[in-house]
Amino acid sequence: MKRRNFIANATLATIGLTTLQSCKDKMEGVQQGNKNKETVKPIVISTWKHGLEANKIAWEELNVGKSSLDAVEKGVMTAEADPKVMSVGYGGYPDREGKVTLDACIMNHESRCGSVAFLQDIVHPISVARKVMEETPHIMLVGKGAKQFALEQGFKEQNLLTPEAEKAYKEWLKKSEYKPVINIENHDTISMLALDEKGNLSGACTTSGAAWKLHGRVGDSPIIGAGLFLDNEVGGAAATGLGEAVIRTSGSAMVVELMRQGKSPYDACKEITERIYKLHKNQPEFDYLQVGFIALNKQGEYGAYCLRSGFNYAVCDKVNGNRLMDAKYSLK
Ligand code: SD4
Repeated sequence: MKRRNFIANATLATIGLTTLQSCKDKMEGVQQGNKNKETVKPIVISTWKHGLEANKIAWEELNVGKSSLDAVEKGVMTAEADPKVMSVGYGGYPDREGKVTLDACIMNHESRCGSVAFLQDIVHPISVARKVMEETPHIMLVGKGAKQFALEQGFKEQNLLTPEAEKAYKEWLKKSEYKPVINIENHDTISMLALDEKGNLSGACTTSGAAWKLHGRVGDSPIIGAGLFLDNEVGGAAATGLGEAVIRTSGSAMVVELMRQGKSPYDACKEITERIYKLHKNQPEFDYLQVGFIALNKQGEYGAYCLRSGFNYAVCDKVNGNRLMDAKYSLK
């Protein structure tokens, strides 16, 4: 399967396909992800290369029978604390005013969820989101209120703007142009989905959002149904990419609904990506539009798809270990 995927990708790259339709034709019959006769569990899947490290930590939880909720929280915390990951937590690129503002959400197998948006100065927004879920009657806290809540819960205040991110910001200020570089400046969100030994799903999504965004902008990542959604009877899905496009389509919720109707995780991700393409192909943001979805169903089948090449994701299970996969795409 891996080799077939590689050949399919290489072929597409070589012949330089530019339209969705021609790509669709080439891709016919090529599937990405797995199809299981028996449920594969535990299993964890997450976005981008930093997902490998995150999966490793999540796997340590899953492998000793801990819950998928513990696994996804601990897993994505690695990216939040890593200064080299420029679109999540500490080290994330700031907004136009030089402020690092964070969005995150978490969801468990009982459809309980928690979320924080426009949170500043706290390294682990995912853990604050979990506290919102477990300690409050609400789902979402934003801005000052979210920070106040975090401090009350014992989280420590910390400056998240690293010297590297500050340097990049100063460079950006020279032109002050908002046209994010695809797969680099705006698409490193870590989203993670896990199925534990008991067959329960959880998901987490955390980001510093689009680099150079307007102060106060919130993306899809903290929005249940957009950046993340799951239904323990069906499966889960999560997104990375231009949040505005994912919100417009309720991206992750739609992927889950398509799986409920019988689509594979791969097919469901592909259909919603194509819907996003159709809705945006004549819009001004199309030039820098990238979206990617990952999905995992109750049988432990997974899949992913993205609009433009360059999105990869990490999967870890008992049989095949922890590996990085290139997602199929519609446009070169
Ligand atoms: C957002 N979906 O805020 C996020 C962007 C992303 O790393 O993927 N950032 O729109």
